[in-house]
Amino acid sequence: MERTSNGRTIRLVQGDITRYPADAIVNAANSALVPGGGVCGAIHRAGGPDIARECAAIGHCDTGDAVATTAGRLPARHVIHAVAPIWRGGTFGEDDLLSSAYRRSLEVADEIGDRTIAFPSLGAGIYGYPVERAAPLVLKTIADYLEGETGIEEVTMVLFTDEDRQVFRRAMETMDLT
Ligand code: AR6
Repeated sequence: MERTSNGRTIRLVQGDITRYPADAIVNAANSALVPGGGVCGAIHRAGGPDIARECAAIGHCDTGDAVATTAGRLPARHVIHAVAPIWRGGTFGEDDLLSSAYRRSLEVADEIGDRTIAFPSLGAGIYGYPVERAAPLVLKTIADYLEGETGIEEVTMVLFTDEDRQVFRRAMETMDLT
């Protein structure tokens, strides 16, 4: 399923992001930028040790922020490491921080000239963000960004499970995009 916003595409697919052919793929990272589990573990395993070496040289990324490295053996040009908030019930600024992690990833992609970018559902695994709450917020954040000045042509949400893809599909159906 896909929608266009300002002539640019937002697409939903189900699959493994490490195999997705985009200029940049986004990693659901931690602030220490060390390899962990979930999609982060999969990206470091598939991409090889260069990514972790570059992460170690950068050293830190605030929650809600994002940094870029090369992509090692992955088909992408870059990995953008974004740090989602740890879910603590929803009253600790989690929505703003999640939105910021997506927006900063898109800004970083623009800075390094990437035109296609793929995201996993940041924060919605080990960090516990409810995917039903994330989906409309994430799609609105992406759509708002694409309304502005950007070189990004295509944003894909690569959802790991069909269940998550359905949640995003429903959110996309009800959202107001031009
Ligand atoms: N492709 C796409 N999505 C995936 C894949 C994959 N190969 N594998 C998992 N997902 P998580 P978080 C989905 O836990 O919640 C790590 O240890 C998964 O189903 O990877 O932001 C980091 O180092 C879920 O929907 O990230 C951090 O310490 C989504 O990716 C911490 O976990 C995100 O789940 C970050 O936790």
